[in-house]
Amino acid sequence: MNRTARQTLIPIPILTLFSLTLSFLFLISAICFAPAPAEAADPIRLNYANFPPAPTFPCVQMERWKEEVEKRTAGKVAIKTFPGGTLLGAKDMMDGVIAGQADIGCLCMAYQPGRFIITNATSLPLDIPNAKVGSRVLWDLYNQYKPESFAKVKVLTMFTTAPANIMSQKPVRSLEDIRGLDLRASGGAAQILKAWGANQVGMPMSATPEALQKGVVQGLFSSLEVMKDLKFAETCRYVTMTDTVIYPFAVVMNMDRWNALPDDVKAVIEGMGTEQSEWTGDYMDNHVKDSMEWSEKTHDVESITLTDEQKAQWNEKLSPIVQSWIDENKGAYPAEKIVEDIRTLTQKYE
Ligand code: DTR
Repeated sequence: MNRTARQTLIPIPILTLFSLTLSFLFLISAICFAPAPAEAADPIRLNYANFPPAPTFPCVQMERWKEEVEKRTAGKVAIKTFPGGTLLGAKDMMDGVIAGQADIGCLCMAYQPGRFIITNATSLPLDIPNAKVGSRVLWDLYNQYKPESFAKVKVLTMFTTAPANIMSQKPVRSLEDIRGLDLRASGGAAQILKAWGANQVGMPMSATPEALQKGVVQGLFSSLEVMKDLKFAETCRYVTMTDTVIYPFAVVMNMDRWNALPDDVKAVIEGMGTEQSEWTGDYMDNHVKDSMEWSEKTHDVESITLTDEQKAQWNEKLSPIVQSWIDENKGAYPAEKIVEDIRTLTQKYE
């Protein structure tokens, strides 16, 4: 072998080592300089507080809203719900949301009668026939007046209950039967029960199962879906159909949290205001029917219908309530116009 040939010939093991080192360096640089895989952005997390137990209608609508918002924002928003007063109680809801203890909260306006004068006017005895009509009337009324009492929050939707009826442990077939009876009711219903001669005991719905169980009250005045949802049919075997007043609810959001949302998320949420209001009204009306069928079948609940003559007599007792509300509020609010608007909207949606 001549000299040149000896110099150019590299032994096999050295070649292998060289190529191995090269591949190793290549691998390392590939790992170090490869673009990072696109990371899924963290969703915007929102807490939603509610005061009554999970099976009740305010919580059912809350779960539906959560699901729809998460779906329509394609996972950009994640909502954690807190039923049963686990984050905020019935009467702390508005202030808790303003203070940021919860991002979103659902409140029954009737529990603070002096705070939401305009929207609570929907629970005057004005013959709103059902929750679907009630919800549309309330949502329009809110949008028409934009009451000052909601200035510190973003209002996401509003809806109402179906009309209230008497659920009781003893049958109420006449005004004599209701006289002196301890019945639980909230807000404006106090005046109604008083006008009929009952003894109104005020408390939020969340406190009612215990009050019934302990005998603090012998019944309640509210929409009938609770006969099933809160199992009141087990103790209240009688329902007197009065179809009197609806109750307004609002879902509100902390203003800073709302302002911080991206525009596309805001658009999804705002686009759901009317839809959610109607959905809830519809759900409520159907669920009342279902609840009464269940109560009659499972607990032999008796549904008491008043005669036309009796109805006129009961309604007659309520007739001064609207006028005295107007007289009381006309100094600070266009009270007469509010009542007229509720009547006109009711006719429009009926
Ligand atoms: N009628 C009001 C509001 C109401 C009706 N059903 C439910 C269920 C859960 C909470 C509140 C309500 C009331 O009697 O409190």
